[in-house]
Amino acid sequence: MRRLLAVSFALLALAACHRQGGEKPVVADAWVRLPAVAGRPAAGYFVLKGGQTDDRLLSIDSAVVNKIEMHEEAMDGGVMTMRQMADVPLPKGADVAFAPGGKHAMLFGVDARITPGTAIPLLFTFKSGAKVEVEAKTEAAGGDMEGMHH
Ligand SMILES: [Cu+2]
Repeated sequence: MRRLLAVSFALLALAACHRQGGEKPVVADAWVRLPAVAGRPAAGYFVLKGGQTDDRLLSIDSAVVNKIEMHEEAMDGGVMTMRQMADVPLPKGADVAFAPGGKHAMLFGVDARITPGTAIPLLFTFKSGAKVEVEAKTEAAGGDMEGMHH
C-alpha cells in the first residue's frame, strides 16, 4: 500500500511539472530590491517564460503596493533614462528577463511592514487572460546600481 502511494505521488509530481512548461506563462525568480530611503519606489525583477501562444504582460498588482509600473532603462545620448511600458510582449516559449539595468517593475508605495527578507505577493495579468501569482522575496538596497536608479 505504501509503495502504491509513493508511485502515485511521483506521477502527480510529473504531471504538475509537465503542466508548468505548458500553456500558461510562468514567472520565475522574482525578487524586489527595497529602496534605501523609505518612501522611494522599490524595483522588481523576474523572468517571464512564455506559454504555448504569443502573449503580452498587461499589468502587475499587489495587495501591499499602491501602484506598479513596468519600466525600461536605456542609454539615451550617454544619459540613463527610464520609460514606462504599457505592456510587454511575451512570444510563445520565450524568456523575457526583467533585470537590473534593463526592464524592471517599479513599485510605488510599498507597505511599511515589508522589510528585507520577507516577500511581496505579485499578480501578473496577461492579455490571454492568464493570471500568475508569485511571491517575490525582498532584499535590502545597496547594490552598485542603486545610485543610477531614480
Ligand atoms: Cu523605473
